[in-house]
Amino acid sequence: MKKHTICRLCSSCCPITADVENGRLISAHRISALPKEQQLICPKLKAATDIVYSPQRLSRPLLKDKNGRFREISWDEALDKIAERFLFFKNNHGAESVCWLRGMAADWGAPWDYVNRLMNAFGSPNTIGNGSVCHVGREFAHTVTYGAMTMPLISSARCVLIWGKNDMNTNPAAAENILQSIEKGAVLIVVDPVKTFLAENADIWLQIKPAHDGLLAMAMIHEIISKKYYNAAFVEKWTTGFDMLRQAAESFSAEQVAGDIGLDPIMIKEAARLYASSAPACIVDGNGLDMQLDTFDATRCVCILRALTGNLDIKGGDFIPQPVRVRNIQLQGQLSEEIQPITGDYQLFNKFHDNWGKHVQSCLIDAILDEKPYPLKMVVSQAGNPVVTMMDSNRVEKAFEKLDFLVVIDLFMTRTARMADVILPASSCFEKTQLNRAFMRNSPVRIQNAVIEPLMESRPDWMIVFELGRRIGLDAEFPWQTAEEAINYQLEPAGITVEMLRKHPEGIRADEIVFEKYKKNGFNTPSGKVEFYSGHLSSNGLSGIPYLHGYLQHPISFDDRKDQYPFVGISGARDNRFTHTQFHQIPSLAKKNSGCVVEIHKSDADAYGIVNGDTISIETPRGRIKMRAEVNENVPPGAIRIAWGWGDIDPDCGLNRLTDDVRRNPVIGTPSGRSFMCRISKISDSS
Ligand SMILES: Nc1nc2c(c(=O)[nH]1)N[C@H]1C(S)=C(S)[C@@H](COP(=O)(O)OP(=O)(O)OC[C@H]3O[C@@H](n4cnc5c(=O)[nH]c(N)nc54)[C@H](O)[C@@H]3O)O[C@H]1N2
Ligand SMILES: Nc1nc2c(c(=O)[nH]1)N[C@H]1C(S)=C(S)[C@@H](COP(=O)(O)OP(=O)(O)OC[C@H]3O[C@@H](n4cnc5c(=O)[nH]c(N)nc54)[C@H](O)[C@@H]3O)O[C@H]1N2
Ligand code: SF4
Ligand SMILES: [Mo]
Repeated sequence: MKKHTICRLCSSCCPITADVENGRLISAHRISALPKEQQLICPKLKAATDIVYSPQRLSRPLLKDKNGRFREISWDEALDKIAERFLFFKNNHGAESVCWLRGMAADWGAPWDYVNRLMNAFGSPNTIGNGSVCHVGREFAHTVTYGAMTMPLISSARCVLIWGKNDMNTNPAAAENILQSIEKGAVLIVVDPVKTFLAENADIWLQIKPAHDGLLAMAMIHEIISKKYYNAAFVEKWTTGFDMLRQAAESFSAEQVAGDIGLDPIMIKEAARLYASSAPACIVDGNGLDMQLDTFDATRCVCILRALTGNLDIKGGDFIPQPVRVRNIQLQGQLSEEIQPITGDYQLFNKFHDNWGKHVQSCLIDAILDEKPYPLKMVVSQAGNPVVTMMDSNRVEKAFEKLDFLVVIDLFMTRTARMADVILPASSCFEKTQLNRAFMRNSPVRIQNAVIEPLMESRPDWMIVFELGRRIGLDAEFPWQTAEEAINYQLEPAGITVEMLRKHPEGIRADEIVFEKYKKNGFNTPSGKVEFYSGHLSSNGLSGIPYLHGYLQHPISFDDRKDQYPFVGISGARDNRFTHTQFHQIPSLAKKNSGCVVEIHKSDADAYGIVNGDTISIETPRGRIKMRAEVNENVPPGAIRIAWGWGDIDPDCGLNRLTDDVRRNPVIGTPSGRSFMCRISKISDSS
């Protein structure tokens, strides 16, 4: 039997069909408009049955005994124990001493809302996501500029500018659109320090020095303004602060920045001209801009390019989404304003959006280790593997060791799970029904359906949260017995039900698509215009115009110690077989650990006497790891790219042992996990 659902094996949220026989998942296939031979294959989805039926899945709740050994317990025992701890810490240290930390895996739609609801009603402001390093910081930059995060309309664009995104490995549906668009003659510009497939096939590839995107974007702004390539009518009517922007851009001409960012000024100017003169043009911005000390302002500049060229909210440009009118079920009103969250230093970021809430996960480590602004005693870590994925893992490990009580909700025994007092086995994305963020952000809304029953004794995340809620006295807040009841309640204002969604697996469009919506309603910013100049930021002591007062010093961590750490380490080489630390234990995907490598330019390899397959050590002031070298010309000389996600199965390959968590972006709190100075040395030959 074929069943429709959404895959959540990674955050791309692809609509798929699942073949199910006798209650067993047989295979799963991505829905694509392209003929089969042109479709891109997702290896993770292809291996869905190996993942779902992996013998390593957690089967029952586990409790750690005094000797540090886990023993199986019943769900009632586990949930009672956790509820008892919630109430104990609330009574003895205040509800805020309990924190719920969310990784990326169980989605940011309803599952995030449920947890916020539980914690808000319980009285703790500390529901923390990982969005300061992924997407949400960028979303804030978009929102400050024009009121929402735009979506590139790749298929109808004449020019696609890809800025720090590698969809060939991370989002096959988007990559298919890009390839189709090029086929139809669109111009392709790629900004990436690494020679990706798309970079190699671009009309212009700007091989930027890592972490210097703000300089490049400002140089393009300068070129577009000084050569009058901008859309004067749009700028005149719909933007604020143009003169100040022109003034700020004065110090960032292509000639002035080229040396610092490793690019030829002629190429920067040509990229600006091509982008500005090929409307409609869209910009596909990605995680290459995230996890940088300068994420916020660099992204603002990229957003400004969209508006300068009049590409906002037009077909083939960057679309302002039309979100589904769901009910806000987070119960923010129940929380006392008197208790500051641990992310209190990032007030603007905490509040820029109705649903995103708090995302500076580094504050969790400060609160545990430094007890500032107050100590945290208990953490529930759900759908994440923070001990491996947060910056400076040696410090993260210390913090987790110090906790009085740790609960982990996961499918597998991760490094984080091993540190837990109680582990709850979660059901996979194929075993649960939920409302997905991707489809709440913009119509059409689609539903993620359970296509098989929860395996062994695992439970879906929603059920775990509802049952825990009721056990801590929140019966009224969690009256729902099924996922469907809760989803119907949340969707009520949109007039859509789960039943309707199941009848329309292609999705239900809440509103007709409308372009140039701002002409009727203005932009969702304080001025109703695109804010090159943000009064909101300025009145909060931040720069109203990006870089008006100069560029950030040392945008790469440890680059004040270049003499000892001469290489730029680039992290986040995402392989299409894995999602962060996930699936490396699945033999059909891991393929004997192939891909666990550090890429180094041939000229550097020669200088260090390194050949393919040699084991090398990589070191920063925070720590040291070991990996096999792959010598190629994908990275520029002076940089190395380190495979991401292997730290769970092998701590020697745990990239975040190298990263820093001291310096953070002042607005969105992100440390630089993406780019850091490091040194290398050869440990042993390949043989
Ligand atoms: N240096 C460096 N650091 C990085 C990155 C990088 O590129 N470089 N990337 C960053 C980014 S963008 C992100 S998003 C984070 C990711 O950080 P995490 O979210 O911590 O990453 P994962 O390793 O995907 O961990 C997800 C965990 O959830 C479990 N899981 C899967 N599905 C479910 C489910 O349905 N329910 C529950 N309860 N659990 C489930 C998985 O088994 C896995 O253990 O890492 C960030 N850290
Ligand atoms: N297979 C797979 N798919 C995934 C994930 C996964 O772990 N595995 N994770 C999911 C998640 S949570 C996320 S956030 C997305 C991320 O997906 P993407 O947004 O595609 O991000 P990345 O692949 O991390 O990096 C994108 C590109 O940025 C480049 N880059 C690195 N540093 C810089 C820089 O300083 N400037 C610029 N301009 N570019 C730079 C990298 O070389 C890379 O080619 O993928 C999602 N999809
Ligand atoms: S890219 Fe693959 S793993 Fe990610 S959601 Fe799509 S099908 Fe699933
Ligand atoms: Mo992410």
